[in-house]
Amino acid sequence: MSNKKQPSNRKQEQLEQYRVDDRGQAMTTNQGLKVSEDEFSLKAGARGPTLMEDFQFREKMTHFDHERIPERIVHARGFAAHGDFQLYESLEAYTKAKFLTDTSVVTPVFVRFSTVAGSRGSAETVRDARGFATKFYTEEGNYDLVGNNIPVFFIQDAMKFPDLVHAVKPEPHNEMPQAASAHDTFWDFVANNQETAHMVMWKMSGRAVPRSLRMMEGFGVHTFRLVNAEGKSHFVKFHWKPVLGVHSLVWDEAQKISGKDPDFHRRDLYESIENGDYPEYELGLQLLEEEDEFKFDFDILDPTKIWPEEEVPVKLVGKLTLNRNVDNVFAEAEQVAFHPGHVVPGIDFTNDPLLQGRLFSYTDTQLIRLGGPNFHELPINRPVCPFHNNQRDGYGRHTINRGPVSYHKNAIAGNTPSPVSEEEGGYAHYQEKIDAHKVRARSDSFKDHFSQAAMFWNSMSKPEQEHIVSAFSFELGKLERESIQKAVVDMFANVNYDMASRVAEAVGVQAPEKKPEPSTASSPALSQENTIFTARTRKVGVLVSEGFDGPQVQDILDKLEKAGVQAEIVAERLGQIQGTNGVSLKVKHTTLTSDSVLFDALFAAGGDANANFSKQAAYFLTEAFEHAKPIAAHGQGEGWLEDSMKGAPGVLVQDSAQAEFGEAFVELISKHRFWNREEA
Ligand code: HDE
Repeated sequence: MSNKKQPSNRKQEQLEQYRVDDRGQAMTTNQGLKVSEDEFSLKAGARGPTLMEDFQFREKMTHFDHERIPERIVHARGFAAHGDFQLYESLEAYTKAKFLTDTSVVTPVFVRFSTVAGSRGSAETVRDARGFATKFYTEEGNYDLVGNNIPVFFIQDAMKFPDLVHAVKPEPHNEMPQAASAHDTFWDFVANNQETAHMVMWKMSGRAVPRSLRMMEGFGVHTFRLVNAEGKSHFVKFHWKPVLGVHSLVWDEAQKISGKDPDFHRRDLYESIENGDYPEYELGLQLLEEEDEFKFDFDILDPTKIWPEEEVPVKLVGKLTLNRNVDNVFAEAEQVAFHPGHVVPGIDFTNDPLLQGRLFSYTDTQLIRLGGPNFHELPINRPVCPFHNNQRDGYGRHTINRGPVSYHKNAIAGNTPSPVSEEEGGYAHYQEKIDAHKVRARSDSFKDHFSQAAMFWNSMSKPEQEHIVSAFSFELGKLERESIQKAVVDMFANVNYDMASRVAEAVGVQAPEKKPEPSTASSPALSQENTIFTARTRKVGVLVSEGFDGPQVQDILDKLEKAGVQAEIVAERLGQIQGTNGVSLKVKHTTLTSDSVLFDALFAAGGDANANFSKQAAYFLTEAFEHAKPIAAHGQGEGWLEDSMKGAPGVLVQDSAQAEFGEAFVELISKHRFWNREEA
C-alpha cells in the first residue's frame, strides 16, 4: 500500500489500533521473544534430526498449517474497500434510523463485492451475479445491506437455496466447471424450477458480465420496511446507482480476460481508489405506502419481481464513496461477516420467504467460517458504538468482561445492562398482525413466473437482445444432455417465442411450440442504453513505436488526461520511448504483458514500427474492433488498421482537417461501445 495520507472516519480511527507495521522491527515469536535465527530448525548436529524442543519451528509451522479458513459457500471470491456514506435529505418521514435522518452525519462503510459461484481463487469476469454487500457502521449499531447487482433472485423460498447452489456449483463427480453455470445440473435445475426464469434472463444479459464493479447497480432485492418515529411503516426496495453508469463487457472479451487477468475487477477497483478516482454510488429508495401492498399484478413479497421504476420511481437519497483500500485482504475482506439481520431502529423486515430464511443462514455460516460466536469482536466487524450484554466466553473471546454478573435480571449490578425503551433507542419489531394457518406452501400470488421475464426481454435494445440469445446459445451449447437443452428452450418459449426459437436453432434442438406472449410491458430503465455515459476513468491502450509524432501524440494524451481518461503506453519493449521533437513516453506494457481485452479503447499512435510490432498492433486493433470498442489512429498508426475498419462507427482516423481530434476521441470513449458495428 502507498504511504499517501488515507481518508479517515470513526471506523478508521477504531481500526487504527489494530494496524501493525512490521517494517524496521526485530523479529519475535508470538510470545514476544526475540529470535536470533529464522532459516534453520534446531537439530542434533548440522546434518542431524530436528529436535522436538524447537518451539520456534513448531510455532511457525503450526500457525502456517492453520492459515486457511473455510471459504464462503457462496460469494467466496470477493474484494472490498472502505468508504463513507452521506445523506442528501432527511428521510424522517419514512424512518427513524439516525443515519438516514441526519444529513450532517458521515457514516463509515465497508463494501465487499463478490462473484457467487466460483471458489476463492476463481476468475472474476465469469458470467454470474455479483454480490454488493455494504456494512454501515452507524451510531446505533451496524446496518448491513447485503445485496446483489441483479434485483431479483432465482428462487422464492429459502428452502430451495441449498438445491440451487448445489446445481450451479461444479458438478460433484468431477468438480467441473469452475465458476460457470454452463453445465447440465444448473440448467436441469432451471427447467425444473421455473420461478428461475426472470433472474436467468438477467444472468444471460450484460448485467452478469460487468465492465467494472464501479459500473454496476446494487439491489437489496427483497422488500424491506422503513418505520418512522410515529411507528408508521412504508415498504421499501433499496438500490445503488453507480455514478459512472451501468456498463458491461462482451462475452468473448470476458472469457479472455479470465485468462489474461483473473483479478481484473479487483485490480480495477484497487487502482481506481489508489488513483483517487473514488468509486461512487447513489443510494436509491423505492417507497410504497402500506395501503398499496396489493395494488400490483405481482406480490411485493415475491423476490423474483421488481417494482418497475416507471411505476415506483427511485428516489436518490445519498451517496456512497469508496475511498480507501484494505490493508490486509484476509483480516478485512475475508473476515467481514455480513447479515441481512443486522438492522438498526427504523429498518425492519417483511415476510418475503427468501429474506426470512436468510435471517437464519448468515449467522450460522459465520460460526463455521470464523470458528465461533465471537466474530463480532474481529476489528472489521466491531460496531463503532459500544455493545453490552450478558453473552460470555467461546473461542477467541477478546473482551474482558468485569464483575460477577452475566445474567438478567439481577440486583448485584442494579439490573444492568438493561434493555431500554423505544424512545431511548431500543429496537422494537414492527407489530405486523398475522392471522394464518401453519402451512408448507407457495402463495398463489407467487405463481406467475414469466411476465416480468418477458418485460425484461421487451425492455432490451436490439444489441442487448442479441447478447442474450448468444449467451443462451453458449450456455446450452455446453450441455451434454439434449433433453435439458430441449426443456430449457420449451421453458423460455413462455418468455419470448422468437428468442427461444433462435436458441433452439443454435443448439440444434427441435423448435418449441408457439406460446402466447405473457406480457407486452417494458421498462426503459432496465436497458443499459439508457444509462450514464462518460469517458471518466476509462482505460485506453496507446500503441506506439519509436519516432512517433511527438507534439501531436502528446497533445492527444493531454486531452485524454484532462477528460479523466487513463492512457497506458503499449510498446515493443519497456522503458522510455522517443518521439519526434524530443517527446518521450514511459512504456507501461508490451504486447506480451497486456492485451486489447484489458482496455476500453485503443489509440494507434504510430511511429516506425518493425514488422513484429505492426503485426501485434494490428492484432490488438482487430480484436478491439470485434469487441465494438472505440479506436483512434494517428500517423503511421492508420496503417495498422485493416481497411474495412476505417470509416466504421467508433473508428477515428486523423486527417489534417481535424483540429479537435483529442476531443473527438474522448467523445467516442464516453460512448463505451459501438454495437452498430457488431450488427454490420
Ligand atoms: Fe446470500 N449468503 N443467501 N444472498 N449473500 C451468503 O453468507 C443465503 C441471497 C449475498 O460479501 C452466505 O457470509 C441464503 C440473496 C451476498 O460476505 C450465506 C439465501 C442475496 C453475500 C448466504 C441467500 C444474497 C452472501 C455465504 C436464500 C441478494 C456475500 C457466506 C435464502 C439480496 C456477503 C456468508 C459477503 C453470502 C445465504 C440469497 C446476497 C451462506 C440462505 C437473495 C452479497 O449465509
